[in-house]
Amino acid sequence: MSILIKNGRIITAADDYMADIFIEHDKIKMIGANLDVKADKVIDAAHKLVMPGGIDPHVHLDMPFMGTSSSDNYETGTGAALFGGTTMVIDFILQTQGKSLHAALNEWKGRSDGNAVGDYSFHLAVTDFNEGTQAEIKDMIEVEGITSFKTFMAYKGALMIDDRQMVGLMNEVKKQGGMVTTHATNGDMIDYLVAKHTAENKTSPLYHYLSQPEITEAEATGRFADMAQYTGVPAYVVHMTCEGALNHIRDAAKRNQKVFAETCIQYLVLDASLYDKGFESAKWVMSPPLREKKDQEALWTGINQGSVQVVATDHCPFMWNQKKMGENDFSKIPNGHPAIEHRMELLFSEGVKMGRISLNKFVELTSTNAAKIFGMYPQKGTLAVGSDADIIIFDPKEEHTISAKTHHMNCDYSCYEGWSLTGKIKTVILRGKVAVDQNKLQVEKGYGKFIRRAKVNGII
Ligand code: DUC
Ligand code: ZN
Ligand code: ZN
Repeated sequence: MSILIKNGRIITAADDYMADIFIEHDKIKMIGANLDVKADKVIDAAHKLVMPGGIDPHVHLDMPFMGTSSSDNYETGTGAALFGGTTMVIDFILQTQGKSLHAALNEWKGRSDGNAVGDYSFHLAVTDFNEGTQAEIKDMIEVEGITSFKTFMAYKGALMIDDRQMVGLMNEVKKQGGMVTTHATNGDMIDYLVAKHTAENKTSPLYHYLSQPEITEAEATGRFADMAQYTGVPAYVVHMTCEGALNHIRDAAKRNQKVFAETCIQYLVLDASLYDKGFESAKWVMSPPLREKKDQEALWTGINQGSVQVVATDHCPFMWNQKKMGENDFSKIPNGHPAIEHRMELLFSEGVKMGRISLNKFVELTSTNAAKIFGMYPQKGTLAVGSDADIIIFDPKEEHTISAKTHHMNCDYSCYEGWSLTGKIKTVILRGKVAVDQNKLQVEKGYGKFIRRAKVNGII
């Protein structure tokens, strides 16, 4: 199978030029002006942008969590991602405390194998670091191609590890050539605030927000960065939301540390005023919570200063009935929101169209940096000869409206209902196959492939 994409404006993290792209089998074979080659299929991309397929390195599919499971499985989640131009996701395996990392990997393979439509990889969340777990790290990196290890500094009593475990894990991961990532919020402080609000009979979603003030995130981010400096491990902070945390990342950069920061689309475009809607606010109950306008400004600035390298989603959808588990107790509302499908169009509309970021920065944030940071570049994350043919064809002018009635995520509401966006994904190619076109999914369950990742050293 070969495809020729003609007349498109090619945008990568570095370039912006007019050219054709010739794809043979699953790879990009040629890029050049007016290519004179025969192809099985020709796509006219005149007046469109041609960009690398998106990589969302923070999603939770079919994940058992807070007494229920996230409502998108590998099929619906990676399918919805494709509709939104994201050709690859990195999902999180959660170790069960008291069990091995291999047991967790097998459990996740049981749910993902043969079910994904789009490509995927895993981060491995270490929730119980001990001698046994330590001995498994090398295997995960060298045999399984899983090179990033997630930690939780919050979710006390469930997923959280203490600083002793964190330092031990960092030393081992550094030795074996991997990266440590973290959910950076102070679990003890949050635990105290949740108990305090509950005792005062303050049960609405607003108190989810008030139980995780900015300081809980800033403190943990600084502590994590300090431990990473001490151990020398390449480090990555997931879903950073606020100015206080960003300032700790800046301090780490000043001392030449390899600490990367990811924010998520919701923290750039939504704010904490959404917690004023009574129980409806449960739609936006996620951790960390939405923040203030000043934090949005700080994050956009951090992006343009290069302190924030990735925009992900933390896609973790729950049906409204699942959210209702916390109707009388905010601490029982499953944390997370549906976003995997809208990350790229939202960032284009609110970022590029509004003049906040450049087109090249858009590609960096949605694809290239994740590929580099997590050991997949240049197989993924760019448009270059020899790279996987993961390509989106994007109409920068088309206007459309987000709605739960038309989205493809398995969730019965949208956190962006009625939002009007400019810019629409038209065609998505994944490893040389048209995956989405004419608003239809063209690949089947099982087409999505597990992508092994290389060792990482924190240099991109
Ligand atoms: N935060 C969420 O909102 N959902 C999943 C896990 C997390 O850390
Ligand atoms: Zn998290
Ligand atoms: Zn998450």
